[in-house]
Amino acid sequence: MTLGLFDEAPAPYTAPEVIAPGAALLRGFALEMDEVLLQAVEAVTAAAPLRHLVTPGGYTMSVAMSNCGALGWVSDRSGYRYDARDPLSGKPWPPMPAGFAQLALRAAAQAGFENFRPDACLINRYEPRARLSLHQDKDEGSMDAPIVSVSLGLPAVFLFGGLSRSDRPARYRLQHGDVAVWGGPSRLAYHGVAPLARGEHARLGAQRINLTFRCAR
Ligand code: MD6
Ligand code: FE
Repeated sequence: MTLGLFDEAPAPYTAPEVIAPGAALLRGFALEMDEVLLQAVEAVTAAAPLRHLVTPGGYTMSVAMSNCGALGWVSDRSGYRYDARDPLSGKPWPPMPAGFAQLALRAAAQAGFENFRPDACLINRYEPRARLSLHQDKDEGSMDAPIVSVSLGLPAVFLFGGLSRSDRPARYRLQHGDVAVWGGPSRLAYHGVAPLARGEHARLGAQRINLTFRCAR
């Protein structure tokens, strides 16, 4: 990672911070490979550009998305689904970079989920004011595997609630290099991202990149 002259050095990775049964934050876990990850994001999004999807309800999402891996998450007027092809190009999504799969496997294991082999990686780009309202990740074929989510760039407030939409979510500040994992009894927890605050990140400028790994099959 590169630090600007006046940036504070982040603390090195220590131990998982359990936030709910089956859910943990691994602060700084991805820091040591941030440059590898970001170069892979650049390669993937050159082939499958980030785009603002439309929800089934007709709203354009403020978060721009792309995917890599065998399956990609997409949304349009007909619904949410996983698709083996990028609807923009009609071609398969770019393959999952080796470093992505390895990071996801190691992060899941740290949180107690062994043998995590994701077949989908959703790439999200947040610009200031972009947000993701509370939702459950339930389009995957199996609920046995966890979700692994990697934060890069500007910090964001991650909202993590319970199994009911009405459970008031806790708020966690996720910074560059932090990883969140949720599975088991938290697999269907409601979660979201509060509107991104303005800012400038030394490597990424005015954006946050999030990588979300899933077993979609
Ligand atoms: C995040 N993203 O950006 C978390 N879920 O930190 C998600 O939870 C998410 O971006 C389902 C579909 C798209 C997403
Ligand atoms: Fe989600």
